[in-house]
Amino acid sequence: MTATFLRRLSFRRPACRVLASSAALALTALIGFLPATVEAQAKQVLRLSTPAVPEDWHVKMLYVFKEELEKSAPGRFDVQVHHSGTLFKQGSEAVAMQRGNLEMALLSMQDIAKQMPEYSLFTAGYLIRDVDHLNKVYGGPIGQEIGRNVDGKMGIHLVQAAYYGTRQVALRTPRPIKTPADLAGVKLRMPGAKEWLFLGNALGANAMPLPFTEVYLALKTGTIDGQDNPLPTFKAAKFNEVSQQIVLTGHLVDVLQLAMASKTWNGLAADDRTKLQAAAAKAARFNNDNRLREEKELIESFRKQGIQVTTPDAEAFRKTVLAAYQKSEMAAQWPKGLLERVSGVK
Ligand code: KDO
Repeated sequence: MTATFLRRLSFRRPACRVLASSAALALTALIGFLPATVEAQAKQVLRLSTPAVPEDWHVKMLYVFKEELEKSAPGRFDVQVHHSGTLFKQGSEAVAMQRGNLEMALLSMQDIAKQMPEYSLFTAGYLIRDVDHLNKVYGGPIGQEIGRNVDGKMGIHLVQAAYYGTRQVALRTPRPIKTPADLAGVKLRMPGAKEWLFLGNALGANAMPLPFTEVYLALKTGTIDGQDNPLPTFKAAKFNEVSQQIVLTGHLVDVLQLAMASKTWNGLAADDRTKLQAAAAKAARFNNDNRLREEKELIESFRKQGIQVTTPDAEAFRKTVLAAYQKSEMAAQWPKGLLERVSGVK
């Protein structure tokens, strides 16, 4: 085709010949340049934002995702991990994706409930029983239904659910804590959304909103009396340096959703989506296995460090927290029958 085009340009007059050879040069340069341009354009940038510290499993998992994707779809994606809340602050990631300023994030169900109050059900303490229940709920028909609805209402595609761990209360100075009444007056830091604050207050404490990135200093200076997080995160964020007690309340078996802006997801080729999904599943397995292993090991390890690990009256916490949710305004918005369906997952 190029040859035909050049033949058509072969005029007899010298001026025309100069013109023809310049055109040939320009065309050759363009052809030489094309493959690189096409490749550069085709590489999909995936910026990922999280407030978590790099030592935590759910940040390490993002690098597993990146590596796996590079293996299965070489040169197709440019995964950029932004940890420690340096790109977007905690809680603002969903809106950043919706505005087209971010491709991916790890969302909590609280982030989703902010825009879909019917899903505040999934922020309720003592709803999910254990990691097996969590995997079955988010990995089964209920999870698929959540995915479809979040896509439809928020324009966010939930790629993969991952276990974040079981949240425990931890305090900077020890106190005897058996029931929610013993947490009265305790300034318990929670992430800054009303669904989180509700949980902190339901536990009996005085919930105080604070971004994750500010918790260490607040514990050190005594601005707060405690915070709640799973043990692996407690370790990764070095909260053990500024806390003397862990109370094994186990009040929230927590999930994180690896999410992508639907616009980005819908723009991917089917084959790339399959590879991305597989890479995400592998990354989540890596996270889940390590978290579960560490959750078992850490109790003893913290005790050896001189941190008091105490067991409260779990039933008293469970009853008080569930009662608070049942009579809350949130519960009035839960889709009929969903609570029973979630509890009924075996
Ligand atoms: C937190 O702020 O306590 C929290 O655990 C809430 C989670 O949803 C998640 O945002 C997490 O922080 C961060 O990923 C930091 O580990």
